[in-house]
Amino acid sequence: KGVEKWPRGEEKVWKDGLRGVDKDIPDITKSFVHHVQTSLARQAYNLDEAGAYQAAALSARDNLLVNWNETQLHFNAKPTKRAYYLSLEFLMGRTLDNALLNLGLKDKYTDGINKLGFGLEDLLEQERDAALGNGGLGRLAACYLDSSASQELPVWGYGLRYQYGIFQQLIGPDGSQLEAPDPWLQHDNPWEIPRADVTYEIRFYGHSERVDGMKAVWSGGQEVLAMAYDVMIPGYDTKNTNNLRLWESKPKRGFDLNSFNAGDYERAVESSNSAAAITSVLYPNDHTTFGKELRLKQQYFWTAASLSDILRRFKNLGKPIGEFPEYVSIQLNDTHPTLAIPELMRILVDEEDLSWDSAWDIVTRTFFFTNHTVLPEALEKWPVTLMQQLLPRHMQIIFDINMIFLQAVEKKFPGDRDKLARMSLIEEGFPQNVRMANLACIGSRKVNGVAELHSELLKATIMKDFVEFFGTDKFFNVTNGITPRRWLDQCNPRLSQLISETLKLPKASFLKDLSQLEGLLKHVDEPGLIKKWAAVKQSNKERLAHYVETTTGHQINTQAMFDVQIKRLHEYKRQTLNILGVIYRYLKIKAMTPAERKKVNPKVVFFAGKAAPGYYIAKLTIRLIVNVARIINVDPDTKDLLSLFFLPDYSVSLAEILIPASDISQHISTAGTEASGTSNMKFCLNGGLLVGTVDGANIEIAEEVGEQNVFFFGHLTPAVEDLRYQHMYHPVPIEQKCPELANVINEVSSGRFGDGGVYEPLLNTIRQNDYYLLTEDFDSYIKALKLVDEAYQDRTEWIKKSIRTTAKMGKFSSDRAIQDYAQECWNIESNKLP
Ligand code: 7GP
Repeated sequence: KGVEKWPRGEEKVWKDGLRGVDKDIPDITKSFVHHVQTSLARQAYNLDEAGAYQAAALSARDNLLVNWNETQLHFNAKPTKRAYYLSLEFLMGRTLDNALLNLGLKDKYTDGINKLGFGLEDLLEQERDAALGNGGLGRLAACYLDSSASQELPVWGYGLRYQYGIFQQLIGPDGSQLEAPDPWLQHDNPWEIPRADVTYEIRFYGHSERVDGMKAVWSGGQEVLAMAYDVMIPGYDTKNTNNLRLWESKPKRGFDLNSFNAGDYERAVESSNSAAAITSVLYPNDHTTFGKELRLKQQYFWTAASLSDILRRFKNLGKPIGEFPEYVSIQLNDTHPTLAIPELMRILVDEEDLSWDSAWDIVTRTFFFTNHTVLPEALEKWPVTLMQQLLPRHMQIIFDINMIFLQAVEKKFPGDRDKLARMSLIEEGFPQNVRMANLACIGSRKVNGVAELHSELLKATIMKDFVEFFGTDKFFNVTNGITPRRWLDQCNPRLSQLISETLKLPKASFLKDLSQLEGLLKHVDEPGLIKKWAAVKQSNKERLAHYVETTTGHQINTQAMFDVQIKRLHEYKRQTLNILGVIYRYLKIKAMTPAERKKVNPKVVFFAGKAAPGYYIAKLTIRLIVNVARIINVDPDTKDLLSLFFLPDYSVSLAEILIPASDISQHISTAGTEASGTSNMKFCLNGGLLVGTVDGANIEIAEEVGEQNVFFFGHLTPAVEDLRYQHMYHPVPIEQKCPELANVINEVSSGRFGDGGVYEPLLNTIRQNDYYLLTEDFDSYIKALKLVDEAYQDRTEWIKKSIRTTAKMGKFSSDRAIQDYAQECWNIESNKLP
């Protein structure tokens, strides 16, 4: 009759036992105390802030779980198409604050926790960031999960549960970056549910034997277990709560009893150690690949476990396997999960007995591929020999895919050997390599870049041959987005409140439809708003100043302009341009008369960001920044007008303090190198202005807010290639090309900021072929900064620019981006819990 029978026992008894979501303060305090008593085995007498955080987190988690459970039941009730976001990185940051805001319970928790003698804000500070990512790609994945849940879309994330997240960054006595591990799971993690019952066996090595035609049997080798941990992803202002499933590797057998009995204890635990190693650590490289076996193991382990899980869920629907793409879409976050393509082929051909062609048809309707960079050093390649050894069956499948594909290319473009060589999945040479981007492209239904310019560049460069082969329809753009819940309401509650008062709308209204911020435009000229807007910025600057004072002991002039560049250290992002610009400014001020100095706009420059541990030049840049700061921050001639901070150990939580406090931020990559950037969007949403190159999403931001509100400088993308050619073949000495910069470089080199010799390798990258074109852009960069100073003198006009900028950020909500994916790729629909 369409009514399911109650599965077991007495329905009423079950239902009476169920807990709902806490609604009132007494529910909250009760659940807090209950967790103190039973989960933590403590009492009011011996509860410190760390314990109180745990109790608050456990109580919030109970609420999330109620919704999580209902969501899963709801989506399982009828066959629904689902999308899966496969990402090797999820840079989640802290959870408690976000959970309370999304549940709509923050105010009640604040009051309840007060009654128990603690302050919620203090407890929030107790939480450690979940930092399972390097930078932009990982944080984007986290924003996308928030938006999927908030829009009630059936989307799950799949990733790895690394024992160690991104390393902790310390600054050594000589100013260099030092790395320490990030044992983030040392204390109990209340935000995950171990699922000992959800495990899969994953095979490595062994051999593959063809049976008939395209089919084969893969056996032998080593088997490890993948165990699931579920992380709740609450939507904002909805009960819908999605799931992020992270896999942990475990030995299939605890240890080898035979070796143990033979007295070889070391051998007995060897395989269990090697299994556990797979998910031990996040690779800290951003935009580079090293071809390490353990990394390939991570990739296969994760894609194989995720696919098994997805397939099991699909099979529960009782539909024929041919309908798989009608119920499943899988987004590949860059090439890291590309092995999912040959893995699904293997399952369909070898285990499900499908013909090669039907299997390939299913595969190419299931996957979608997002590229996040055009930098050549980031294009993943794996040595064929390594792949053959670790994944013999997958290597066969890749060869077969390649053979069939190249036949089709040959048919379409007869005799074009160069094209075949470029499009092949195998790069010839010693060693031969598998090109993961080519595989991801041909195995996916669609391919996208992450901002307009980047998507165009993709089509014109690394995907050019593929565009000619497949046609342009397969290639499209989804400009990145950010979640306004974390990046406005959570990190800048005062601004969120002011916007709500100004628009006369509840926060939930614009936090769910960010285009409503446009309503601010009507109020730009109101003196009342201008004053309040300035006051919010000021209080955020004071919050940052307080952080700096408590962590470094330095006092900051909060009346000064705050200028911020926070992102991974990379030559293409040109932190070096920024620090050389700071030195230029310092030297200028030094040379001024006291009267001239009176006219200078005081400025505090902030840097933060990690360098990959093996990236020598990037680490030298950090060292230079730190040592320049040590000189100029104590120089009595300049210190009131210019100070400089490198804040160590950049994280999501630190970004939440820095971004709302910025007057201006720097997004100054060489044109055509930054695929999108997402912090640029965060700064603008919080009313900070940009100085930047015509690159990535800067361009679309300027389109929205108007070029008069962005400080652009530098050469444009089409010029870059020619300039590099000039540098290579017709070099002009730096003294001639850019005397101001030459002077700055000489000051560094002559030891003004400590041993100049140390920085020679860094300075030589500029003196020699200057691949990132600092000598080409330095002069226009300095001019742009001058315009920034001038604009800042008229504070009222500046605040108006700030309001206009915030007002026009609607496009950059990750809700919009997720809708683009849901419609262009996944073909899934919202499904709200009653
Ligand atoms: C980054 C891009 O560099 C950045 O421009 C973009 O905003 C972000 O992805 C999100 O799309 N790329 C990475 O973080 C990365 O690791 C190599 O790319 C695969």
